[in-house]
Amino acid sequence: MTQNTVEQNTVDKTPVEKTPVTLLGLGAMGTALARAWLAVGHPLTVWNRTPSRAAALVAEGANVAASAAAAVAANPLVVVCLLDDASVGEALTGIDLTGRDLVNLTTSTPAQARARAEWARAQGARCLDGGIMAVPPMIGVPESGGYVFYSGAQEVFEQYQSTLGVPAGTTYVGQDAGFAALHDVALLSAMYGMFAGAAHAFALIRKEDIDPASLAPLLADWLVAMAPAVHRTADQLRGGDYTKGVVSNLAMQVAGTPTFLSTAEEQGVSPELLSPYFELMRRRLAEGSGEEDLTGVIDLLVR
Ligand code: FVH
Repeated sequence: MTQNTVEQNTVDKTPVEKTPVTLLGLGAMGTALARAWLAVGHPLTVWNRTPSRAAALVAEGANVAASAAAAVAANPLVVVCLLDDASVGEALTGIDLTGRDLVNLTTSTPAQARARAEWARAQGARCLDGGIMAVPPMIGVPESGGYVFYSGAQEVFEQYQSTLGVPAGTTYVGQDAGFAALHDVALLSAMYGMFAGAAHAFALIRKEDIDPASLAPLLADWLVAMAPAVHRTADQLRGGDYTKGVVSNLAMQVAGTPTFLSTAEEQGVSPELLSPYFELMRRRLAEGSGEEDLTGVIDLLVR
């Protein structure tokens, strides 16, 4: 068996060749991706704008290309993981992409992802966009639960799914090239809302004789207990009835907001993270929706 082959775990013992991968970008995430492919024997060609970042990977078996163009020319499958869409443009402009399968894992807006896929198609490439739902230590660790949203060319996803599944799980969300980015940003936006709420909670106890480490598990458990409420929200959005299955109605929740704001004031904490959400709740209530859930706030956000 050669370095780049592996025995199948089936009756057929024919060695299976690993798909060669080109990877542009060796930041924290790119390096983690590179190591995951190298660890299971995929031939890997890497390029990074700052060449020194490739040095450690050479010892692990990576081929280093002298230029982005040489890296792209090396393999049909080209994975890009750069800082942002502008850096992808800078790295790829002027490079022949004919016959390449571009998998862009750079975080983008949906519009950027669609435009980049269109641009790549015009250069002769097939294009798949990805949004990574993992941080670098989760890459190559299946039990971490990390995965990547993919959207765009379905045939590219199907052709390379096993290779793309090496660093993290794969979830295909449709042919619209912008959908992976949209799912990515939607989940990350919800994450920031959660971080904002947790920041407010820690601020409330900051000046008291309460150990943050004693609050943390209570907070984590409470957030986990409340998280399934998103299923009720989705159900209400689909059916259009925001009173369906209501547990704590909007009128009751708005009535409680002065308690939260006064507590913040008593504790010397700015309400700036909570106030905008409370304001939306009050606006919805003013429309006469007191028996509803909080779902109506979503309609106030959508312009
Ligand atoms: N790291 C994380 O936690 C998150 C997890 C979720 C997904 N993101 C996205 O992944 C993309 C890459 O992130 P990263 O962590 O690798 O980022 P950095 O470590 O900052 O590395 C950036 C790489 O981009 C290269 N680069 C920057 N500008 C240019 C340019 N104009 N032309 C060519 N390359 C460029 C940079 O090269 P260098 O500075 O070493 O020369 C790095 O390779 C990103 O979209 C995250 O949002 C990560």
